[in-house]
Amino acid sequence: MIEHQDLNGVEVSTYKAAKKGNWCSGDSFFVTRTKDYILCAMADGLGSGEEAMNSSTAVIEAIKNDHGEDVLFLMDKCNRVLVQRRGAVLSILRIDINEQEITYSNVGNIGCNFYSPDGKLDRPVPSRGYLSGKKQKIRIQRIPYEKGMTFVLYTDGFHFNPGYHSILSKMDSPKDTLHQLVELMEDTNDDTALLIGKIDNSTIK
Ligand SMILES: [Mn+2]
Repeated sequence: MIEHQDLNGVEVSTYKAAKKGNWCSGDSFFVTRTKDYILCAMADGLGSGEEAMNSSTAVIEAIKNDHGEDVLFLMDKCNRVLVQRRGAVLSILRIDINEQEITYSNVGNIGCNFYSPDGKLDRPVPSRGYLSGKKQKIRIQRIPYEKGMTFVLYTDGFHFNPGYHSILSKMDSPKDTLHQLVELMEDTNDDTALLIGKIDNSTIK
């Protein structure tokens, strides 16, 4: 399934597909915007199928209900909702428009890259492990905000070919680029979620 959103200055396009033969995907994501911030979250329940979906949707619901809270609060809350469920990996990306600041937090294997307009790649190193309700050290990273920058978030079902860096760093339209990447992507034996976005050059608060 492909979706595009123009969040008043930040364009975000998403793609999601279940592993072949499964009726549901264990990957879930959420994108929203208020006048002050844009929040993107992506979760991948361990394994695949219904239990994986239940975990990742529980995490995403927890974020939806409280998306105005800070990222650390949200990560902790998501960890807590996974008690007695299958674990999940999670990334939350928050773009604060007033502060011109990007906050990113991650536990587990979700890929994330940022590209500044001058071509610089910023690639937060994924934290090991997964959320499971056990106490977890959560790290918050700050990424320099620049107008015209682009970003990508993806679950491990999406195999990131190094050639994609140049496509993403030069992209004009997340919509066109998403279609291009969906064409290029190889079949993997896993659920796949991909989110790409661009902060417009003219984005002001
Ligand atoms: Mn996966």
